[in-house]
Amino acid sequence: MITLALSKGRIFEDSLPLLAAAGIEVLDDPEKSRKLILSTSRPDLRVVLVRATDVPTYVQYGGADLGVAGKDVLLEHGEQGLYQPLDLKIARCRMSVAVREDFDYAAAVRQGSRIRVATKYTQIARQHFSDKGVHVDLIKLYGSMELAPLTGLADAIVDLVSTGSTLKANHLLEVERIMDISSRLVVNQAALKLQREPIRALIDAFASAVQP
Ligand code: PRT
Ligand code: MG
Repeated sequence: MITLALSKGRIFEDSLPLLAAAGIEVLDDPEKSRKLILSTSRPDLRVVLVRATDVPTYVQYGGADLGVAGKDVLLEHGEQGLYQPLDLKIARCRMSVAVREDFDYAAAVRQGSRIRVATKYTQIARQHFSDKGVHVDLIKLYGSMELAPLTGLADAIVDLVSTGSTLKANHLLEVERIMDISSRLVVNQAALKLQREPIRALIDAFASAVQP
């Protein structure tokens, strides 16, 4: 049995066409059922539904043989021990720095001020500001980063942006793009050795279905 870890929502939705191209249909709809283990049209392949941030953990420790996870999640989790054979180019967005419309970010950087940055992505943010030589105090949050600059908790946030409408609705400005983000196929190293042929075949099928 091969176990594929997916998270509900955009990663599950965007993975369906890739699975379909590999001739695989998921037999349950996670929005309608409460099942966490879903059967597929292939008797030797099942899908497990986990939190997006738990996908690397499942794959690393063999709770799943493969998984789909955002580059953001992989960078925060740490990529050691995870084989990443494919950029699936789904769930695309970017990691950016945003500030309140009335905060002069460029001036703060120029003057070498300490900037208070709220984020869920502390590893990515730490690396980014250290590369730029900008002094920051990082404040770890678990949700709704957009609120932090509005309440005075922070000067800036580091968050994912896709359409930009969340920033706009909260009067925040995107002042720096840190990196483009998309979801990757991750594979457990031991599974790749033990089930080499079926896993290789799956990777190849996904690879030929990736949209440029
Ligand atoms: O939602 P939950 O707390 O269960 O977990 P999660 O947020 O980790 O999962 P999910 O499904 O929301 O995101 C899974 C992956 O999708 C992320 O790890 C990213 O790689 C990718 N992705 C792509 C995004 C977005 N686009 C995105 N827009 N993840 C989050 N967002 C959020 C963003 O954080 C911000 O709050 O959407 C808001 C901005 O969207 P726009 O369109 O208004 O700019
Ligand atoms: Mg989310």
